[in-house]
Amino acid sequence: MKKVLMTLVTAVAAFLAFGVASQKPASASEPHYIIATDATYAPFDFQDKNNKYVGIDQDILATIAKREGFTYELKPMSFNAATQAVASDQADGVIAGMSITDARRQVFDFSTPYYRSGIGWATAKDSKIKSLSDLKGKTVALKTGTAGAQYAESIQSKYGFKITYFSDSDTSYRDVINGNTAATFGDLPVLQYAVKNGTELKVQNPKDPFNAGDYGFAVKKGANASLLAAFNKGFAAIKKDGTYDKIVNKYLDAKASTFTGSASDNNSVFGILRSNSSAFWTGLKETLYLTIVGIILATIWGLLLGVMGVAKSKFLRGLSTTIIYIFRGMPMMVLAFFIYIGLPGVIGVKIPAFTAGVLTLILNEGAYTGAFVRGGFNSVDGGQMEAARSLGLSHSKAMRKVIIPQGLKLMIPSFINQFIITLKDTSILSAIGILELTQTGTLIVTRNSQGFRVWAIIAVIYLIVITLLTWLSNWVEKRTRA
Ligand code: ASN
Repeated sequence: MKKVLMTLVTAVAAFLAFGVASQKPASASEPHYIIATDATYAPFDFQDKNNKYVGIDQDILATIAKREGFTYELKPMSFNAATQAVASDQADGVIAGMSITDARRQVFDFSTPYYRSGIGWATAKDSKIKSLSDLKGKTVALKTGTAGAQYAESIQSKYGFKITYFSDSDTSYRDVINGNTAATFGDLPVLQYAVKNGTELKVQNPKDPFNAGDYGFAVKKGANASLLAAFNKGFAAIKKDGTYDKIVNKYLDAKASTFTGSASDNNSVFGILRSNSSAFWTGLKETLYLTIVGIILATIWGLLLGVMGVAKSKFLRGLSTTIIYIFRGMPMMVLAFFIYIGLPGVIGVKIPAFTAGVLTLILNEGAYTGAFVRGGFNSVDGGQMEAARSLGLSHSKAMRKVIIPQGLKLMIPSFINQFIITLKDTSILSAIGILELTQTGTLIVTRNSQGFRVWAIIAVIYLIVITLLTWLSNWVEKRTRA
């Protein structure tokens, strides 16, 4: 038992170490950074029709990196997760239309301000709401952790509205358009860009934003000074030589279709599939990769927990019960954030999102597996153990030769069930910026606002994969029965 435990711990440690090592810079001479972003934030950060990250922020960053000689890997996630990733050293910097505020200065060092912004508020196009006082008793949609949300929170009691939170801007806009909420607060340039490109909202304060302020690129306070210095140096240069203005105008003057693709690309299921085929494929591959690694490692861990759960030793049984209790009782998203955002700050090592995702799957799915494996062994008739012992087999031999083989057969349907759940649960890992199928869907919907069609496509892809997985599992089950 000890040996198996040690092997598993070593395997997971090696996996973790591999993940950490793979984040090292490609070349020693050029600094390499991890930059978090909120890729649902047009015209600053979004994906174009070729699924390339574009936008005012992205072009500025790419131009500066080239000029100043550094490379970076972009990590798209919700704005809230992006700032937390920097605060916990998981990313070196964040560029995400991020307002420079006094509260944030406590945690981040900001670059030279690069874009003038402020808070706007918007209602549905045909709404009767005209002033903030009309919001009394109504609900407003806010994006978690943003300056827009903070502003709305600060006037909430004065105007007497309720709040619902979302993790990206587009979903909060949709919520207002669908009539679930009465208004939304967000950055004026972003709201105006959305309206200009067909989002059916009305901006109520187009001329005078609240809390006018600036956007800045941010690093964790006191860290990554050379990255910040490089950004500032590069920014000064592109501001001077006109590149900055060109970038801004490129996005503000452009027709939406330049970035989002033609109507035929976006207005039919077939068009969406065709124009995003490579993104869907990449997202699906990541989902499959997570699922396969997750299933294998969680099954090994779960089997071990299950065997420990029926061991002779009281200590091992107690340990198994405790581990199952903790990880089965913890929502998976909380666990993912704990490992990805919480843990690195304590252990002082970066944990790549993929590694954090796999660890989350191992701990969460492994706990469920452990519970049914333990139950499966326990449900083998007690007389079997007695009979085996009376034939002279030791406890462990009786377990190995009699109980485990019978128990495992009983568990096969539960395993198949757990595999399917693992596949579906990978979608939760989109929250920590893993670009799997669900996150791919979010990015596409932000660009083309075709929520119904895109989510239908994604749902069908999951169903197809789940069907294949079920067939495969049933086939394996039949073979083990033969
Ligand atoms: N403008 C937002 C903020 O500064 C950031 C965002 O939503 N991407 O809070």
